[in-house]
Amino acid sequence: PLETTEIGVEGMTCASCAGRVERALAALPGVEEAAVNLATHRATLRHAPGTPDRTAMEAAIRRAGYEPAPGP
Ligand code: 9UX
Repeated sequence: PLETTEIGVEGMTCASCAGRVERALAALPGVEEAAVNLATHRATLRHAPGTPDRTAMEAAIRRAGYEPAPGP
């Protein structure tokens, strides 16, 4: 079964920011679905078990220009 991971995303100020982060996360191998909530500064990923790992998720957020933060 897929796993669900939530991760904070700081620095997003408009809907296009959220779209950038969604695309960056969705492009990672193993990710089935990525949704970013601009209002709550949180990304929710549905992904293969253990893949990608949290470090890879954080790196993708940084590459997109934003800052990862702890989940809930
Ligand atoms: Mo919106 Mo975000 O104009 O980096 S894309 S602020």
